[in-house]
Amino acid sequence: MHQREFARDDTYIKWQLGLGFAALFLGILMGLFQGLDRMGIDLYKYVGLKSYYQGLTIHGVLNVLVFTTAFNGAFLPYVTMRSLKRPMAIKGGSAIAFFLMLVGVLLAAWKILDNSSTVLFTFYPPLQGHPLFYLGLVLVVVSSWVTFLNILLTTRAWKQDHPGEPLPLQAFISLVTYIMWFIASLGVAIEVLVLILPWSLGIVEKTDPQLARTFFWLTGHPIVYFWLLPAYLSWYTMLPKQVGGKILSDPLVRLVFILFLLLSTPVGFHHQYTDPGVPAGWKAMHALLTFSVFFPSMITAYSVVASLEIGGRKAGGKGLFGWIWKLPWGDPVVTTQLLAGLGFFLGGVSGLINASYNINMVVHNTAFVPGHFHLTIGTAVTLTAMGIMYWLLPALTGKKLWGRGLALANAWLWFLGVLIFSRGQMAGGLEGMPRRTWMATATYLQFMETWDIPNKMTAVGGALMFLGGMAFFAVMVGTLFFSRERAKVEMPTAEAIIGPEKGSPLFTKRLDVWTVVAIVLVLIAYVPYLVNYLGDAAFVATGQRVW
Ligand code: HAS
Ligand code: CU
Repeated sequence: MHQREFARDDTYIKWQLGLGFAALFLGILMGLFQGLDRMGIDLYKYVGLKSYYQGLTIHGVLNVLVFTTAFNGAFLPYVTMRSLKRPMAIKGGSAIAFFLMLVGVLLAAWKILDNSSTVLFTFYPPLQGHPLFYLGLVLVVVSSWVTFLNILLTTRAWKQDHPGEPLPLQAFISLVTYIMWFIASLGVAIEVLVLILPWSLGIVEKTDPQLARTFFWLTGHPIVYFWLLPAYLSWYTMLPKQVGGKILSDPLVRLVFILFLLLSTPVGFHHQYTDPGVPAGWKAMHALLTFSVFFPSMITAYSVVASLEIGGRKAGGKGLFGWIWKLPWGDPVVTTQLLAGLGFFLGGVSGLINASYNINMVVHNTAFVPGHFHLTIGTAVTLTAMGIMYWLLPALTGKKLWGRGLALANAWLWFLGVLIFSRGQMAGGLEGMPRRTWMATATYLQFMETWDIPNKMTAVGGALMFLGGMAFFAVMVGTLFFSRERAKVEMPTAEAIIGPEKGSPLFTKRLDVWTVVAIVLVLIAYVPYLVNYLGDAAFVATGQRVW
């Protein structure tokens, strides 16, 4: 259906996926190095890297900034086109998005590799990177804006042809995800364009790290939902089809995504509970909103598991849990996502621990936090993206998936690996083990007996995840180059028990209203604070290069 019309966009969708997964490959390799560092094994020097911190910058930037943005910029346009049965509205849009991303990634990678921008993925001042590093990241964000505009115009054109009808669910989710991201990304855009670039270019000499951090986290929290929502798109609207179940309620799914649009952004201070420049009242307000943004994920757990149960019971599952074993565990597309979801339960629990204002004092800046986010971005999102590729690559190339056994090994090794890895990191964190610290060179390490087992678990778990990742890449390469059989695969779209016609128009059709409410909420959550803060902002920090 419409294959011809889609070909123009599909070409660049494929390239963008290629770019994203190439980034993930290098990022995962650095992950192995970091894990082994915990056992005192230093591999950095063998590949020409100056330090653990340079490796960690590669790991963070490539995995969570490049891979995620490139994957979303390919997957969501793919979904939008199929959902609306029309190509993207801007003719060269997919190409422009790809080339912006490519140039941006090359610039940033160049400046990381020459060790002039070892500033980690958060690039907090006073750490200072090369201007081209920041410019590269700007281009990656601009690429995501082009994709946003393209999705917006495509859905608008569809609406003009279908007056009064609600957008098909998958296109609706793609659009909401990008609206949320566009609003959220303005924080980091201001940070980089107004504060950091002029400072790294030497136009201004000093900057205010606290102010930069606030703009960073204005984007830095919602970005995690920009990573997550495409996985939710798959869990809600594709996975039910893949297990023979149904979506519980279409309007409920829309409500969940509208809640993410509203609540993802005004919560950034939960990353700054320990920052001295933010008054306690503001932190408490963001803490409360963080607990609110927990809810749409709770609804998701309920709805998605219900969809799975419908599938499992149809396949003959009996009793309270019997349906679980009847799910198609032999299908790597399904197994990756089930295990990603199971990991995410623990990711959610640990998120709530982080979010609790007082308990955060125990875990902040410790290894507990990487324990948390390898279950969320590192597993819920990444393992789901891998599962999506197990049908998307055949759909894009017409080649049957190669190496099903390897694909299943990918899912299980990754899942087992992350359970061990995250447990290790969390246990170490609770014993005060810092995150972002070059363990192999820490002279005090020998005295920290309680970190011994956690460090070994981190190394072993990380190595298992790495092996799982390599199994994934083997399947990708195998499918591209060795698959001989043809396959005709289409985008999965599950049916809903309760359709969109049952939802109130406010929730199914009035995204404009919710976008305005979302913007107002962000303004309330930040503007009074910023106005107050700017009165005694401290532009005192000169740039530092410490590694
Ligand atoms: Fe987080 C720090 C709070 C979710 C990522 N987080 C981070 C950092 C990252 C990150 C990268 O409040 C570190 C940043 C840095 O470098 O400093 N996080 C939360 C909360 C949630 C949360 C409350 N985080 C995420 C997601 C991420 C992510 C999602 C990436 C994608 N996080 C924090 C806080 C910090 C933090 C503090 C700062 C810590 C500090 O001090 O620095 C919530 O959104 C979580 C909600 C999740 C749930 C789980 C629902 C379960 C579902 C599973 C369904 C099951 C299925 C399978 C489908 C309520 C939906 C069933 C299978 C069968 C077989 C039955
Ligand atoms: Cu957050």
